Amino acid sequence: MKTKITELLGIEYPIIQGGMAWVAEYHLAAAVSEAGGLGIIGAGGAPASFVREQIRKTKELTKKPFGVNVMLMNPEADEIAKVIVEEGVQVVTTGAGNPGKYLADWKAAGIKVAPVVASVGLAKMMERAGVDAVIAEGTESGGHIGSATTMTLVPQVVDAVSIPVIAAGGIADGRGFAAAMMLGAEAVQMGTRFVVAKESIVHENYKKKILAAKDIDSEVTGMTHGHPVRQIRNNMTREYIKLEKAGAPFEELEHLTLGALRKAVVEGDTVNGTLMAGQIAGMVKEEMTCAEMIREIMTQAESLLKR
Ligand code: TUI
Repeated sequence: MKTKITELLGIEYPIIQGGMAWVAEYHLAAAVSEAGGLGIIGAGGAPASFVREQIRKTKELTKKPFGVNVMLMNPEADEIAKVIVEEGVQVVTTGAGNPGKYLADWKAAGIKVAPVVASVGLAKMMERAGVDAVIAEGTESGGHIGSATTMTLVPQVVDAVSIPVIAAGGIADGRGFAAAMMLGAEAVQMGTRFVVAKESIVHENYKKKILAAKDIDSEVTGMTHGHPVRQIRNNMTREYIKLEKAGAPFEELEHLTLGALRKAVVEGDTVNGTLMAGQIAGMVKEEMTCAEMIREIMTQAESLLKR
């Protein structure tokens, strides 16, 4: 399938893998790119040296284009921005902030840049700043989220900018893909479905929680402190929300979540770890390879779009 995004990025299918902290490491990124989508290494909160290693390992596994996601709250974001240029990465996505200060360097290096936006205002600002595309991410997503839904955000962003829009949040199969195209998107980004890919290194316990999740099993923590994070309900979220309701200061809450994503992804701690996942988790029922997933989504979407 050809769209403005497949042309822009030089990929076969307009499916981009979310740059999930801890989860999106080189095995997953290379597998998605090899399957014809765009694999992404999630820099998350990692040091720049780790990101450089991940980029080099991905290059060993695939000759196809792949990208790096810069989580802009990372204290080493400045160094990571440089590593991306030095290593000749072709695509950058960003999250949790405004990447404005890095754009000149990235564009000078010929990198394609697609920031995640959660509002029309930021989408327009990013277009003016010269990015190649925007990822409009709805509140259905896992992890750090904005407040608008994918259904409302995507068409409003499409109407507001002339650059291609990638839809994210609540998309995990051919129906969601086709719906995103109907809203005017040129590609989709998926996270939760890729967490349970066969090539994903995420702990089995975490994968099982996603596979067993129902429609309303996710919860948003951090609402009161301006850092809303969607994750599967567990002991951690119950404690967090109880403290939040009691008016606990940010530092105390931060202490609860510090290292909690690593605990879930690496150690498989589903009780006190942060099981970031989108609302679509209720629909993710099977562990498949990235190639199987992408083939299934594209086949279903193509038959729906022909109707
Ligand atoms: O970034 C994400 N998702 C993430 S980042 C992350 S790591 C983390 N862990 C705990 C707490 C906070 C972060 C886990 N999941 N998605 C992209 C995204 N970006 N969603 C929303 C935004 C966003 C929000 C506000 C982007 C820009 C923005 O405003 C920018 C500004 O400064 O105007």
